[in-house]
Amino acid sequence: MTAQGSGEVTRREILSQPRVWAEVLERLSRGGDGLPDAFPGGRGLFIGAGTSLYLARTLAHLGEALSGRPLRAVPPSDLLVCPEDHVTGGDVWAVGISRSGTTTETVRALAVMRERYHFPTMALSCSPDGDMGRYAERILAVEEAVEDSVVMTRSFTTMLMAFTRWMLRVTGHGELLDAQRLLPAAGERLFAGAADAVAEAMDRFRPEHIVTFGQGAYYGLACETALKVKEMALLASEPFHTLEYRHGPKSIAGPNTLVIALLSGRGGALEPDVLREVKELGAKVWAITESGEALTDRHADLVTALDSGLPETVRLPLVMPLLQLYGLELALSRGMDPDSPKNLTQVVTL
Ligand code: F1P
Repeated sequence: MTAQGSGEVTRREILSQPRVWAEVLERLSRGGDGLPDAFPGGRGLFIGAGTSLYLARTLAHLGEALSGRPLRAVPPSDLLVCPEDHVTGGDVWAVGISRSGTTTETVRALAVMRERYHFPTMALSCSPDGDMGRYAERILAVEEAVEDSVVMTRSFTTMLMAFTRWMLRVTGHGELLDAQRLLPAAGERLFAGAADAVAEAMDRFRPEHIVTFGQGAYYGLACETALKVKEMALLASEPFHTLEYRHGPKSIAGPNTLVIALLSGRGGALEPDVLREVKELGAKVWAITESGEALTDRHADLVTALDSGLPETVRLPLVMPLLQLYGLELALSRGMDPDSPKNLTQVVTL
């Protein structure tokens, strides 16, 4: 029996990620992903709401980098309010992304793609039985990642991993597919030190306002990190492309601001320079990076190096568990119950 208000349901699902990743990779390598053997023609629309929109942003960026094909993340609401703006030129395909497969806006948006415009459609979900599947020609379901929690944790990283695997397959990146097989073991190693890293962040930082940074594919992860903190700990949080913070938002940075920077390690000193600037404004900085050698205490108050040894395209899921645990501990420290987040339901049905 799980103690009421302990966040143990959410914690258990966060900690299960390496095992779930391994189970899904093993099943997909044995039985296939059930998706087409090539990207459909034209522009791809990756459709998701809430956490699933941030998953869509991450996947669209990754997919465009891998394939050179035009891919765009779109909230389902836009395809209900102004669909014409997204389908100009006609050669479009669509992926509905939804943990539940029943989010009303997402179901309706995929129905518009399929029934009004007759575009090729597919779905990415933790449940093959949701209404969304009725409007998808193909579905990639990772039922192993289904959750009891309201907030999405392992569903996000497992759907990210599984759909990335399909994109690697159809773009012929065999060496990255091989590297992805090492993700679960890297996750186990990460979890060995995760509790200490989170404990150190809890000890060092007393944020009243959290800002998350990410460039490229990390921007979608920065959006998801900000949402996790908001949903679980009820803390004001905002995501930015790292260098965008200079262009106005930094005006409110100060001693109560915690910047959580998800660093790619690419672009040389461009991102570390922004961290140094926000530290000079009095903000605290927690840098999450693959290897932290380029950072000093002028850039960050705490540096967590993932040291996965994996290529960026396949290691992105590793960034999230630490931050999910941080959001959970922050919530508990503020007297919240992450298993019952305020004002939230597991699915938004209208
Ligand atoms: C999407 C979502 C979640 C949010 C909450 C309500 O659900 O908006 O992102 O955290 O759980 O549902 P889904 O379409 O991915 O099932």
